Amino acid sequence: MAEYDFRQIEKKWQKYWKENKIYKVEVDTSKPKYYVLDMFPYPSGAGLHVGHPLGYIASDIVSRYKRLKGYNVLHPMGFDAFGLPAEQYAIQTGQHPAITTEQNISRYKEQLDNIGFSFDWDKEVQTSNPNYYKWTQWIFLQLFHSWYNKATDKAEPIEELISLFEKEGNQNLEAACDEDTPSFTAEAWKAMSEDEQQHMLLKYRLTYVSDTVVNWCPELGTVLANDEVKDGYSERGGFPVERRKMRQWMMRITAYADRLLSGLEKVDWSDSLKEMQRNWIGKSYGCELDFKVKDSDIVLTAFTTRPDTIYGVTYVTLAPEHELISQLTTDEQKAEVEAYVEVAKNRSERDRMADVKTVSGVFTGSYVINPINGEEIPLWVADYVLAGYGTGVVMAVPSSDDRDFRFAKHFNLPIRMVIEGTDNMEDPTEKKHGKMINSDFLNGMESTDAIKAVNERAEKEGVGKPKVNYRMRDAVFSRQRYWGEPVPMYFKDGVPQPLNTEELPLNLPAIDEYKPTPTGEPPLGRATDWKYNNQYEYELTTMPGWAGSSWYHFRYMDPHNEDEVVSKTKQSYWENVDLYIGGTEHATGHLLYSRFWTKFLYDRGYITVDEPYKKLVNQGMIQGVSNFVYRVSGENKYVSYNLRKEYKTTAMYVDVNIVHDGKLDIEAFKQWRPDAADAEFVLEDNAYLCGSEVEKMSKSKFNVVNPDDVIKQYGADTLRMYEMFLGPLEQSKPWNTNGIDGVYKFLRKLWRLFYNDNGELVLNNEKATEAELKILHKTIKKAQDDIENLSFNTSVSSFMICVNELTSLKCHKKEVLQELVLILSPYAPHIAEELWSVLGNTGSISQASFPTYDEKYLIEEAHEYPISVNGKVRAKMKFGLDVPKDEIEKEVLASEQVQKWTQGKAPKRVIIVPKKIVNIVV
Ligand code: ANZ
Repeated sequence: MAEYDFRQIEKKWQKYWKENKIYKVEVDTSKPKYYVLDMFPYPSGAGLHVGHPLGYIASDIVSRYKRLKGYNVLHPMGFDAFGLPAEQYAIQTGQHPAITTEQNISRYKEQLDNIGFSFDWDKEVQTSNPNYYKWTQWIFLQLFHSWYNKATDKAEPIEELISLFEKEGNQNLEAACDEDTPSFTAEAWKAMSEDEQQHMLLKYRLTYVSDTVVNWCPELGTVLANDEVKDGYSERGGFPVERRKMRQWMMRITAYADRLLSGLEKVDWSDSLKEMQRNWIGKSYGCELDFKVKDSDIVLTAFTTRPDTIYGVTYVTLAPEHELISQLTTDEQKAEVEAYVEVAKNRSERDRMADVKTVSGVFTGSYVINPINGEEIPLWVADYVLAGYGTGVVMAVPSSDDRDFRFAKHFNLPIRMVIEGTDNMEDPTEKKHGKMINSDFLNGMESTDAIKAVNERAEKEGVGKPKVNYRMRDAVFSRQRYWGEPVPMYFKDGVPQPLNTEELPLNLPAIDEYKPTPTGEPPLGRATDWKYNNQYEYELTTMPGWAGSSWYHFRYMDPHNEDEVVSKTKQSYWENVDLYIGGTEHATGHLLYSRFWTKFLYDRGYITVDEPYKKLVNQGMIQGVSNFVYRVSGENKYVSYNLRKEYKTTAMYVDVNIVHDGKLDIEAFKQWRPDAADAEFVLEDNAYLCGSEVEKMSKSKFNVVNPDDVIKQYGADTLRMYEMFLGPLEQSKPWNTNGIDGVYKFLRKLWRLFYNDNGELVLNNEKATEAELKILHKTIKKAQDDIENLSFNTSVSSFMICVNELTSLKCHKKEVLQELVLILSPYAPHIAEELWSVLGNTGSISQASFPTYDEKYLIEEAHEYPISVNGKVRAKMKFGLDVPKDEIEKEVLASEQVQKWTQGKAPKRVIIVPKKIVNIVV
């Protein structure tokens, strides 16, 4: 082959890999294992763009490298196939989402295969496949059949809880349960009806139904997440959103809050990612203090992290949703309070928290009594207090808390300093800690000691107790949607009943339209003849997108197992994921839920690890480079970029695929925009130059680059190397094709080490010289270190240097090239396979071993010194590391190059920094 014909080579080897199942992997206890996972894609209709494979290429390089290093590598791929876009499309077209999903998946697979990934496709999973979601439903049932025992700090079977109830009620129990769980004796338990017992157990189960306040949008017929609601209206469509109580399935993730925190210590994730999870979980230590309502038996409990500020409390506030508001409101205040509550309740929590400008609230007319100093203070309602956090009651300290301060200023409530140095009345909250003042028995103490003192006193007097709070809430698990896993439950007299394992999967039924029913039931309400035993109504909501992705990392180990979620033997061999690569958008959703389910499956003995992903890396985003043309307003005329200021123009996007090196392909443009067919083009230097801007890659900006097109032009190996060459993996960077030619040329140059211009093989069996071995071994070490550090971009440049140097040495030696091809194979696997066989090897290169480097070739014996004269580098000279300084000085000064700059004058000073530089001052 005269030229590097990537089309033929890539097709050939992709076929070979597929037919011979080269990347198929099984448990092999004679080898160490390595599990490399990508966050699996949602197969959208648009297909892959060049940004998507960035992480996949990196993980493929690691997988291929680890195989060469003797590891048994699990590197699977699959599809997160349930989800909204397919359902929206179904609503518009009537097409079953399964059909679009299947089409999209086959397109994705084709695109992935074109890039030459070493996936074991026999391990593929698709979350929407009944063989898969059977096990998602099975995990749901295990959660339903479990409770969290805080004494043993793990999930246990619900039967054990029942036998505890029978023996001693729940009085000595430490369990994760609903806040409102009453305490009962064994006798009381036995006296409960079956229904009552079931309702009691729901307060403990790890998945349970509950009436929760949600954002309900009647127009869209669904519940919206907080971030989909803006000022009481849906972000999409702008329809009114109500806060409504609805029956939802919930996941008791809060039971795992502490372990989700402590587990972070064990994993190799970035600090910023860990911090995001810690903030999300939001553990805070504080105490609960009881404020008795004046002239009433009601006691309001406030959660505070700052009991030391108790003498600074000048009012107490309730969340607008607080149940006792109407009872606590006096007749005079009734109308005002009711009006306020009505408005405040419909603002989402996120809006309420984010909004620091508007201060709103209302006085109830009642007073409460400070449990420590007995003072009477007014009771207010304010929407900055959230119903779902702490107790929904805040003891307000305007001198120490910003929100309380703004509120007090606005409503003219007193502000009392309790920390020394907080005498700036404009903003006393500036100083948060220090010596206590105006606080009776606390005066003079440091606030940290005061916290302890108030806690102790409150506990002794029975008006408070220490309390740990979490910001994280139990997760809503129900979606009023069609294209998701059915929840394997049915209802008998209002009591939820689980299906038996043998009855799984509960298949998604066919329906006529993918919309809610006219009465507002979820789409599954449309299914006809869909009842448990033809009698009982199934749960009509489906599972959220995160259900299937919370455990897929285990299913890959054993995707065809019909009897178990994953076989014990296989799982204990593969353990968990050694390297997980994916986007940052999953920092708190997917990555918390999958940790939660992993810990749960571990507790119940189905798996042997309690963290899913040992090391995690977030790849950066590849941004698009959009191009613009400039149309003269009101005319069919386009002006080139640098002339645009001379006219009144509008910038318009142009498809980046018809712009080359910044120049517009005018003919292609006329076809792309038929209305420009007769347009006039004002050129500069005979070309139409386009403007450009770096933006998110998206269809609407016409800046999407399809990997298929790049592969057609340059080949997959060039695409792979180029994506790595763009910059460090974790950084975001624009897709800029300017450098792609360089990578392509590099591969052709590599080819030239094997074939001459006439297509003749020029390999020989000569022994490698010292110089050649030095280049080779330096590159082996670099390639190895770089992959271990996930620094792929730097390796690409060292391969380039290596090939350049071997070219100038005219090295065509098998001994050298054999090893070069091996270290290059993780990056450019197709050309590497081809050259590997040209070198006379049989089988796939992926079955060979990564070469080892010899330290002796890495020792530097000489250093090339830059020689600077009066601060400017004027020459370079090489000296052995053992040459003494005075000798270097003599030779440097005598050299012709230096003489030219010193003009024979004796230098004022010569400074020699060993192994660095020679400085001459004349
Ligand atoms: C008095 C106080 C003084 C407070 C002070 C803070 C600073 P973290 O740390 O996030 O847990 N709080 C309690 N329940 C609340 C609710 N439902 N909605 C809004 N705010 C609430 O925050 C705990 C602090 O947030 C608590 O401590 C309480 O105000 C407030 F200088 O009590 B603090």
